[in-house]
Amino acid sequence: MSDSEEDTPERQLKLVVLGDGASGKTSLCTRYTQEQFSKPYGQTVGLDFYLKRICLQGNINVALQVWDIGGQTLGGSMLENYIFGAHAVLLVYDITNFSSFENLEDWFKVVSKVCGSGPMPYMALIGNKRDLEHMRTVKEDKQQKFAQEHGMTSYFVSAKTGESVSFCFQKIASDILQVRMSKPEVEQHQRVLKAEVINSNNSNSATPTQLHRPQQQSSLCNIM
Ligand SMILES: Nc1nc2c(ncn2[C@@H]2O[C@H](COP(=O)(O)OP(=O)(O)O)[C@@H](O)[C@H]2O)c(=O)[nH]1
Ligand SMILES: [Mg+2]
Repeated sequence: MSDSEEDTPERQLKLVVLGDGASGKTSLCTRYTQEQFSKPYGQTVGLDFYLKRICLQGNINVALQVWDIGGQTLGGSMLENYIFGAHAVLLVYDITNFSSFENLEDWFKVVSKVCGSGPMPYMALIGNKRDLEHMRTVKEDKQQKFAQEHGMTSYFVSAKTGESVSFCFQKIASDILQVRMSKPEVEQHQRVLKAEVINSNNSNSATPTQLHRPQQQSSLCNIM
């Protein structure tokens, strides 16, 4: 009998999502953990906390704790506590809003400050709202340059359509745990996303639902 999923101890990863208000952090988190996108913009107050269980190649079970931090807390006294102990930080900006890109430097500095002389967490740069390509104000190579200069991996996503969202989180978890993503796995994540696009446009369900994929579960609570 092969190893069952229960035999593999679950790894916990803390992912902290930072960036300017309205760049799409909450949308990204809800798209990933609840497979939904709701349009009305409500400013995140304090912190939202999401949990999603995934399974990586080699039957590695991972609980992703996703911390969605209110953009208004740059300089806030709690911010450094939230970042502390993060395995990864996702710096999110809006590709149609140049100042959200310019402010990445400040967000990066906050993380550096928390880490002091210790190691930095895995740093991912996320250009969100890719569905608004026609309104883009930050060129792709600007993002790539910033990522390179700051030792970050770089992703372009759309929380609205779901493009590359699942792939991005799966890749981050795989990189941290040094697990390779297989080609079929990459393709599977991209296929699921395409299906989500169709569903999200037609869906009028506003309530968070349980995920359908058996190895994945999510939940949300709010911490002020
Ligand atoms: N077109 C588009 N709009 C988005 C996307 N992500 C978020 N938004 C919208 O941008 C606004 C701010 O999103 P929100 O997730 O609340 O941003 P946060 O303040 O960073 O958490 C909302 O009106 C969202 O509907 C995206 O990928 N594409
Ligand atoms: Mg928010």
